[in-house]
Parts: sequence; C-alpha cells; structure tokens
Amino acid sequence: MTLQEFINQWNGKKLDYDNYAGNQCVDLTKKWLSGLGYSVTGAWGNAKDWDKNGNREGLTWIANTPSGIPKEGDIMVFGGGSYGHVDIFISGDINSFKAFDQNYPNGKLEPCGIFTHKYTGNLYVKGWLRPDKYNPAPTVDPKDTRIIELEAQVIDFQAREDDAKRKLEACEKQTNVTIVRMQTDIDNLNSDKKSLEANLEAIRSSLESSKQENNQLEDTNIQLSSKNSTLRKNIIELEKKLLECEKKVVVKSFWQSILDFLKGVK
Ligand SMILES: [Ca+2]
Repeated sequence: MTLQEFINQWNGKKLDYDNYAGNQCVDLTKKWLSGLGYSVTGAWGNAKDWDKNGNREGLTWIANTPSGIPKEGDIMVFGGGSYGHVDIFISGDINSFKAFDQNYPNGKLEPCGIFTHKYTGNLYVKGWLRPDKYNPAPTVDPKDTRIIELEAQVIDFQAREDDAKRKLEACEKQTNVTIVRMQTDIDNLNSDKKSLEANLEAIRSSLESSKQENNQLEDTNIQLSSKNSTLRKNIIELEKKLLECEKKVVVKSFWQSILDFLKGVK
C-alpha cells in the first residue's frame, strides 16, 4: 500500500486502531505501520516517547538536524505538550512539511487530515522513524525540479533565439537579394532613360531640320508666286501688243488690197 492509498482510505475519518482512548494520533501511525507489515503490539507509550519505543527491527530512528529532510512514509515524532505528537511525513523541505495527522491541531480527537508543520514550536520535531519496509518512489527535491524547469526554459529560449537568428539571416539575405535586384532595375531604367533621351534629342533635331526645310519651301513658294504674277502681267501686255499688231496687220492688209486694186485699174 502506498501512502497516497492510505490517505485516500482514511482522510476525514476517525481511526481507533488499539481501541483505547479514542482516535489518537498514535492510532493512525500504528495503522500505517501495521499495513506495512510491522507488529505494533506491546508498549509504545505516548507519542513523544516513540523515539525510544519505536526504535525496533526494520524501523530506523533519525534525529532531527537543521539539514535533515524526512522521506515519504516516515513517522514524525514531536516533543512538547503533555504527550507529544506523531504523524506521517508526506513531503517537504528543511523549513516545513506536509503530514497526515489525526487528533490534530487541537488535540480534540479530530479525524484524519493533511496539515502543514514546522520543525520547531510548541510541538517540535525530535526526529523520525523510517520504516525500511516502505520504499516510496524517490521524491525529487523541489530545488532540483526548479533547476530542471529553468534548464528547460534556457533550452527553449536558446531554441527561440536560434530560430530568430535564422529568420533574421534569411530576412537579411532576402533583403540583400531584393536590393541587388532593385539596383539592377534602377540601372536598367537609367539605361532606358538615356536611350529615350537620345531618341528624343534625335526627334527634336529632325523636327528642327523639317522646320527649316519648310521655311525654305515657303520662301521658294513666295518667290515663285511673285514670278508667276510678273509673268501674268507680261503675258497680258504681250496679248495687248499682239492685238494691236493684228489690228495693224488688218489695216495694212486693207490698204494693200486697195493698192493692188488700183494697180489693176491702171
Ligand atoms: Ca486509540
């Protein structure tokens, strides 16, 4: 039977193992030892005397010291008061501990229950009886547990730090790639811009040439119009002269015919 099973069985109940004086604290510890296979008959006396009376075969007496920590299942023996006290150690450290008690804390035949105790006070721990027949699973020192937790946290933090570093490196790498790509894009755009500017300049130059040619053509056109006008005037003049000449020819022809007639008459 484990201590936990024993507690589950008796917690909140009254236990009078020896049928004497009601449910005393020693009834609980006798029941516990009996369950472990110890003979608990004979004179055990008051609780405060269990340091002497309980030091029997298979039970080892361990005196209290500032650094001593009992084990689960040990019978704690208290001095102080009229009769002292006994209970069963559950867990604790050098400062305080939890135990399974009966007839506690006021000695008014209270039922079994779990209480926290100090090693010193009106009731003080003289020491504990270790039942060699009870081998509970080794308990872990709370400090060791805390160290294991902290070590796990350190490992977790390191893992998170490594992860963050990897992400940062990947991000930096990606950023560098992006920067290089952007630089290339900028170079290409600058190249395109230069090419476009050259084209624009060529177009401007070509436009300028066209304008000049256009101006020259306009000048030539004006000159030709002027010449045309002059030529028209000349033609009109010449037509007038031609007409006059024709008139003269007609008159001359008339007089010639008259002359010819007269020559014939003679
Ligand atoms: Ca009793």
